[in-house]
This record gives sequence, C-alpha cells and structure tokens, in this order.
Amino acid sequence: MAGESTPSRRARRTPEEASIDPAAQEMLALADERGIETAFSRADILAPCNIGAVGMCCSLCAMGPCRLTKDGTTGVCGATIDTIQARNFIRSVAAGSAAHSDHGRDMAFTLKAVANGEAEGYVLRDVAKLRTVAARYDIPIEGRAPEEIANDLADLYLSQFGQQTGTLIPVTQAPKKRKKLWDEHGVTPRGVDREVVEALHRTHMGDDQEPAHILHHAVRTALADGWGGSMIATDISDILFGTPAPLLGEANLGVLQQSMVNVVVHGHEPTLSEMIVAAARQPDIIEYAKQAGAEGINLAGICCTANEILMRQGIPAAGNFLQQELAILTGAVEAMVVDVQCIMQALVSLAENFHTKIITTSPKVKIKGATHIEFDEHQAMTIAKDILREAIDNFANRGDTKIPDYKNALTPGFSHEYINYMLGGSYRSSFRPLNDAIIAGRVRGVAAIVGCTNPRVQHDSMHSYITERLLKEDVLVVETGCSAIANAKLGFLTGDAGIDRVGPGLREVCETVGIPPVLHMGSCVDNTRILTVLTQMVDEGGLGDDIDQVPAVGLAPEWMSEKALSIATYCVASGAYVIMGGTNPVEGRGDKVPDSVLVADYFRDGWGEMYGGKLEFLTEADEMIQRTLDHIDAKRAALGIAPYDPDKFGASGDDRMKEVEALPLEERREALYGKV
Ligand code: XCC
Ligand code: SF4
Repeated sequence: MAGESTPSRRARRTPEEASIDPAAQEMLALADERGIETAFSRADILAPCNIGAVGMCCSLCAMGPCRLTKDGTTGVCGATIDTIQARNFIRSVAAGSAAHSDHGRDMAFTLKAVANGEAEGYVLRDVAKLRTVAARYDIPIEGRAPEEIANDLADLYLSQFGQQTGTLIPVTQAPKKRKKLWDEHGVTPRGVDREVVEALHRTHMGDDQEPAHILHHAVRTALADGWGGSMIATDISDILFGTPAPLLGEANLGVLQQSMVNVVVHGHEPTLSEMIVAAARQPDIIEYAKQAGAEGINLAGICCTANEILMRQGIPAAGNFLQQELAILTGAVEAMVVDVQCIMQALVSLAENFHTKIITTSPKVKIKGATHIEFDEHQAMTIAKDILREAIDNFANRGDTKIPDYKNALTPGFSHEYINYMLGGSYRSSFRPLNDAIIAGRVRGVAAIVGCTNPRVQHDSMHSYITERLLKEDVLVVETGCSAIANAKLGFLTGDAGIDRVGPGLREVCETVGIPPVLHMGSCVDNTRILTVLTQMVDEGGLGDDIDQVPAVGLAPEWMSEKALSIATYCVASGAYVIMGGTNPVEGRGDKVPDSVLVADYFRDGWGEMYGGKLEFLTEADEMIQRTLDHIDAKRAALGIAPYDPDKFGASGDDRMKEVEALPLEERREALYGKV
C-alpha cells in the first residue's frame, strides 16, 4: 500500500550502476566531476511519487486532486480506484496515440506539398512503394504520374484524421479474422482524431466510470495509432525518403568527431532531419564549415530521428533517449536540433555549461532559452542550411571536449519489404523460409524488444540482458526505437554478432540468409512494420490464421513514454502478449473495495479473453524471459508444431564461421557482406 509522497533523498548511483554503456559511464563520471546534473542524478534525488506511480491519484477536477491511499476510499465524486486507473491509463494512451498520429498527419501534409511541387528539396524517392500503397487503397495508378498518385494518396491519408464513421484504411491490412474480431467488439477505429477526442471526453469529470468500458475505448484509441496514424507515418516516410534496406551504420557517442562541426538531430520526424542530411552534403555548406576551421560537418542522431536517418542514410546514432544530455557533455556538439517528442527541457540549462546551441524547430515545440528556427517544408533546404550555418558559426566557441572512444558497427534497415525480399529473393519474395524455420524449430519464436530507456533502471541493461538470453534460446529478435540503439551499441546488430552469443538453430538461419540475429526495423512509429510482418507470417500459412497464434512476444523493458502505452495496447488488441518493465501504472489497489475490477488483472484476463493478447508489467528481467519462452512454447504446442529442441540444429558451417570471426573487422565485414 502506498504511503505519503515524501521525496526521499536516496543514495546516488555510481556511473557503473546508472548505465552499462561505457560511453555513458564516462560522461556520467564527467558530470559528477563537474557537478552537472543529468536525468540520472535527478532520478536519484527525486523519488517517484509512490501514489501517482501506481495510479492512485486523480486530478481530473478541482474537487480533488484525490489521492486514494487508504483501503476502500473513493474520490470526492465517489470514483473508485479502478475507475481512476482506467481513466489515467486511457489518457496516456490518447496522448501516445495523438503523438504518433500527429507525426503521421504532418508526413501526409509533406507528401501533399511534394506532390504539388511546393516542398523545396524533396522528391518521391520510392515510387514503387507509392504505387503499391496507392493500389492497395484503390487509387488508380496506371498511366498516371507519381505526383498525381501521391496527391490522391495524401488526400486519402489526410481524410483519415477527421473521418467520423467507417474504418481507418490501414486497418484493411490486418488479418481477416482480426478485423472481424474488432468489428464484433466494436473497437475498429473510425477516425484518428475522433478516437482521441472521445477518449478525452469520456474521461472528463462525470463521464465514463466503468473501468472495463473505459479500457474498451483505450483499445480503439490505440488501434487508431498502430493501424492508423503510425502506419501512415511509416508508409509516407518510405515513399518520401526511401524504403530502408540494410546498410552499415555506427552507434554511440564515439561517432562525434573532434575535427568536425557536430550537429546532433534529436526527436522523431524525418522531414527536417532528411533535409539537414541533404544540406550537409551541399558544397557551399561544406566550404562554409571549412572556412570556420572544421574539416566538415558531422551529423549524428538521438532517439527516433536517429533511427530514421540511420536506416535510410547510414547517418550514425550518437545514442538513445538517455544520451541526449550525455552528447552535450562531450563539449563537442555545436548544435542539437530537435523537433518533437522525447526532448528533455533540461537540455537548455545543461547546454549553458557548454557552447552547444539547442535549436527547436517544430511549430509545436518551444523550450524557454532555446533558439527557435521554425521549420517549414515549403522552404526546407533554405531552413536546413540556416540551421547548419548557425552550428558552423558556433564551432569557434568550442571549449574543452571529451568524446568517449566507444562506438559499434551495426546493420540497420530491415523494413518488412526487405525482410520479405531477403528471405525469398527477388522472384519469390516471401515469409515462407521464416515460417518454415519456426515450424521446424530452428527458430523457436520471435521477440520484439522495443521502447525507451528510463533512468529509473540501469540504462540499456534490460534491453541487452533480455536480448542476450533470448538469442541463446533461438529466439529471433526484432527491434525498434531506443532499444535498437541500445543493442546496436553492444554489437548485437551485425551479422557477426558472435557464434557464442546465438543459439544453434537461429544461427544457422542467420548465417544462411545473411542477417544479424537482431533485426533493426526502425523508429517507434515503425512498430507498425512488426504488425505487418506478423500479418504476413499469418498470411503465409502454417502458423495459424491470426496474430495471436504466432509464437511471438513484445517487450518494452525500460519504457517511459505514453507512446509506449499506446503501442502496448494496440499490440495486445492485435493479439500479442506484451511485457512492460518497470512501474506498473495500475498496480495500486484498494484491497477492500467490493467488486473492484482490478485493472492489472483486466489487462491480462479481460483483454486476453477478447483479443488473445495480454498486457503485463514485470520488474524482473529473468521473469520476463521465462514468461516469453513459456508463451512461445505454449503457442508452438497449440499450433501442433515441433516442440523446441536446442540440440536438434546447428554446428553446420561452424568451422568457417570461426575463421571469419577471427578476421580483423574490415575483412570480417567483407567476408560477411561482400564489398560495401
Ligand atoms: Fe522516445 Fe522514439 Fe521511447 Fe526512445 S523509444 S524514448 S518514445 S525515442 Ni519509442
Ligand atoms: Fe477527485 Fe472525482 Fe475530481 Fe477525480 S474526478 S479529482 S476522483 S473528485
């Protein structure tokens, strides 16, 4: 039972306790030395509110805020704890769904502008995908210019946000059985904005007060994200900037360069960052940097912006969410350019200790004390160059630097299109080999390890530990978001991830196809690629006729953002078993409340019964791993496919692999990937 929320001063963690990443440790030690605060130290000092953390506080009206700390108590209005938890939860889902979807909306506006020749510097880079997507939605493609098709597609996408009735078009991509189930339960999303608005309406004081009924709409709101706004965002990003395919990249703070003007792009939308990449390659900008005494411009990304330009352009990732401050601590960043989401306000005060300029660019996001250069896709190249000149001008102000000498190679870029092609080749692209590998038991199952990092847990530790263990159990891992960057830094995302690190059956498959055992599938909106992969696995046959039958689990072991709750909810509604780490936001319970539906139980049992997926919050990594394996094995048994047997496969080709692994890095890469 939660007590009073007295902020307790807790022991400060050492850098080694705070993060497992040596680059992060080095920067945290520097911060301690200089007495500079970071999210890590603030998390140590500021204990989480133990009432809010478990969902026992309501602040929806001015009769409260009501803190339900005693058994059997209700809010002033009589609201019970489960109602309060369900309301808090759906509000988070609505915010997460709104954030992803609004990103999708802006992409649609950009697509429209590009189609009409009004967006400076952009082109339709993947016309093949444009045609495929348009045809899927019955937009005529034969004999039409790409711009005409793109214009129609943009209009169709834009209409999805304000649509009042009917079904969001990306939903048509879901497995047949799933769509029917959603229709039966009345959760098929109608319009993106409509579901989000209804979630807010329902949770206004004095509206929906039946927990299960509230959570029912949480599902619809989340589906409007996964099978709506996010899916739209992913498809348009591919059309405008290219569908990702594997390439070589690098990750960690060691990608910053002493001799260059370092510009870090941080946030989520690829619209500006792609243009900054293009601008940084313009001769006049390179010349300008040289005149300032630098060798050129070095771009690096943080968070999902990093993933977007890493996947498509091979621009290195400086780090994940918790490294935004650490990048500035190097003293080597001339500008950190941010757009939307996951940007800490602390960046501005932290940057005052250095020469780094924090530049906000979104009309939706300003931070007091930051330089605001507003981005507009109609003058994208001009603005991108302005931003870069601002950074270059700042190069002369650089003081002492300390760039940690840590970075790791990775091979990102596993779009569902590429996975499909890679498994079957150009002429018979298909998911057959993956399904067959699962059916035979070479691959035990699939785990999607995604989501944020959170200073409440040791940075990167859960992502890496769980990945490491699951790979040994022959579980293929797919990743997005900050989790992908965490494992990239640890070297899991290369083809040469290590003979001792991957189970024998999985290794056989990876070596045969030539893929890493951990596939980087993109940013957080790209979790929709995972939905698509699961759907295609179902369509391919042999693994049941709906997503809930596939031996797969989703994990977000270090999550922190509301977007993660929306993702978790749409995955559950799509049939997945989802495990979230850390605090359970609906854990607090008034034990003596009669007939109280416990929200956490409902996530498992209620949703389990309706959707075949379930949501659990667990704190111990070993328990997450065990439940993942149990779930995968249970799904295998239900399908009637071979039980997993670790001794059945492997060993073939190991001698050659051992030889390859003994080679120096450059030669090893060449042996694995050919000349890059
Ligand atoms: Fe943000 Fe997408 Fe979380 Fe990383 S993983 S901290 S949401 S950047 Ni989506
Ligand atoms: Fe309290 Fe009810 Fe108002 Fe919430 S809605 S703050 S529980 S009175």
